[in-house]
Amino acid sequence: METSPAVPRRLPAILSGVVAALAAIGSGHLAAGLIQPSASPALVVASALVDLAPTPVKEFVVRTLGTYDKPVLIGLVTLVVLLLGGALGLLARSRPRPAMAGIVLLGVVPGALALIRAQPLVALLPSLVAVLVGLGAFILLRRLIQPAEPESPLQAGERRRRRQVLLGLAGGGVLAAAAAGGGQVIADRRPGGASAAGRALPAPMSPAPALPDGVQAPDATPFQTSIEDFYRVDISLTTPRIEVEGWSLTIDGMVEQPITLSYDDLLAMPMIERDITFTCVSNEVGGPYVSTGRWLGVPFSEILDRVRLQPGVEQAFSYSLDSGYTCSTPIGPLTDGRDAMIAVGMNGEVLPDKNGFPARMLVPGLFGFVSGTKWLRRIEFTTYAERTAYWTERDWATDAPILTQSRIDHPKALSTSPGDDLVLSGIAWAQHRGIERVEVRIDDGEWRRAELATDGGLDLWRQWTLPFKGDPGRHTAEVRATDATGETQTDKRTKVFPDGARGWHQIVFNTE
Ligand SMILES: Nc1nc2c(c(=O)[nH]1)N[C@H]1C(S)=C(S)[C@@H](COP(=O)(O)O)O[C@H]1N2
Ligand SMILES: [Mo]
Repeated sequence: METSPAVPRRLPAILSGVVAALAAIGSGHLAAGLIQPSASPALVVASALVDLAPTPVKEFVVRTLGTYDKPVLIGLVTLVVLLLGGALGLLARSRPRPAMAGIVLLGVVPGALALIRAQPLVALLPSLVAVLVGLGAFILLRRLIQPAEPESPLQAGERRRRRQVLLGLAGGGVLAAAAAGGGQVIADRRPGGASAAGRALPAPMSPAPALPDGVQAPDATPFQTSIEDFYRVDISLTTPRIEVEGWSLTIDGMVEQPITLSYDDLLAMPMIERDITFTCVSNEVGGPYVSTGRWLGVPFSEILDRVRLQPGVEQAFSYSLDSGYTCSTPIGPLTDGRDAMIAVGMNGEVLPDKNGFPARMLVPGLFGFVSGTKWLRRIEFTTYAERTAYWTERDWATDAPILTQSRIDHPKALSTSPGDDLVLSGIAWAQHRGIERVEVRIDDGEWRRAELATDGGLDLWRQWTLPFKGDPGRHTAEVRATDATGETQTDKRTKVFPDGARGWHQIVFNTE
C-alpha cells in the first residue's frame, strides 16, 4: 500500500499563510521605520494605488471616507495581503513551490514600486526584509503544521501537537504585530520635523494687520482655526518629517538668476504675516475643508526680485518631497500684488509637519491644489506646454480660483434647539473677491439677509448670523452668498470634480 504524504489540514494551512504575510508586513514596517518610513511595503502599495486610482474612484473614496481615507486604504491593502497569504498557505498543501514563489512576489511588487516611484535604493531594503522574514515564517510554520504521520492513532500526542500549532501561529502573529507597532513608534520618533528645527521664527517686516473687533460672531465657528483643527488634505500616506539640515529650496526655470536657499537663507529673507482663509477644491457643499490661519512667509515679490523672470513664463511649477506631488500655479496671482508667499510659520508657530514643514506655498484666492504645495523643494518657472501637474494629469482643472461658498454651522444638522433664542450662524468665503451679502431662507420662505460680522479683509472668510423666527417643529435652512463682484452662488449643484463644488448648503433641524 502507498503512503500519501502528510498534508496539513486546511485551517492551519490558511492561518500559516496569513501569519507569514503578517510577518512580512510587520518586519517590512519595522525595517522602514529604521530606514525610511515611506518605504514600508504596505505604504508603497497604498501610495501607488492613490496615484493610479481613476479619478471617479478617488473622488468616491474621499467623499465617503473623508479624512479617514488613509487608514482605511492602508487597512484594505493589509487585508488583501493577508487574504493572499491565506490563499498561498492553502496552495502550499498541494504545491509548495509556487506558493513560496507567491510569497516572494508579494515582496517584489512593493520593492519594484518603490523603485519606479523614484525612491532611493535603500527604499528596497524594507521589501527585501519583508520577503526574507515572510518566506522564513512561511517555511517554519509549514513545518509546524505538518502532521507527523498521516493518521496518528496517538490521541494524546495529537492534542499536544495541536497546542503547539496554535501557540506557533498565535506567537508568530503577535510577534509580527509587535514588529509593525514598533516600526510605527520608531518612525514617529525619528529625528527631523518641525519640533527639531531648533530655530526661532523671524519677526515679520510687515506684521498681520490687527483683526478688527467683531470679525468673530458670538457663538460661531472660531475665526482663526487652531493648528489642530486646521483641515488637512494631501496624497501623502505618512506625514513627512523633514530634517532642515539637508533641506533646500531651488527656484529656477525661466529666470535670469536661479537660486537655491537653505532653511536659514529662507528665514533670513524679509517676511510678511497675513491672516488667510485656505480652501480645498474637494470641499463638498457644507464641507469641512476650509480653515483660516495666520501665516508667516517670504512674499513671492521678494523671490521674483531675486530670480528675475524671463518673458513667457505662464506658471510656477512646484515640486514637493512627498511622493511625486507637483502643482501648477498660474503666474498671474503670483505677480498681481496679492499676498502670495512661501510660508514657514502658522499661527505663531513653526509650520507644523502636517501643513508642510519646512516650507509651503500659499496663494490667497486659489484652491490648495493649485497653490499650496507643502514640503516644498523646488519651484520651476515654466509654461503649461512644458510641465503638467499631478492633478492636471488626473483631469482636474489646471487653473482653479476658489468658488464663492457659504455654510451653516449652527444649529447642527438634525439637532434640536429651543426655538425662542436660536441664532443661526455660519461662514461665507470668496477669497480675494470678498463677501458682499449672505442670505438665508427657512422652510422655502423669503430670503432674509443675514447680519455680516465685521470684514477682516479680502482674503478671509466672513461670519454671519440670523435670529431664527418660526414655530416649534422641523425646519430646513438654506444659505447663499454674494461676492463683492455681485455674483450670487448658483443653486445648481456640481460635484467637486474638476474645479470645485457649487450649490447652496441646506440643513434640516428641529426647534421646540
Ligand atoms: N506636497 C503636497 N502639497 C499639497 C498637497 C499634496 O497632496 N502634497 N495637497 C494640496 C491640497 S489639495 C490642499 S487643499 C492643501 C491643503 O493644505 P493643508 O493640509 O495644510 O490644509 O495642500 C496642497 N498641498
Ligand atoms: Mo485640495
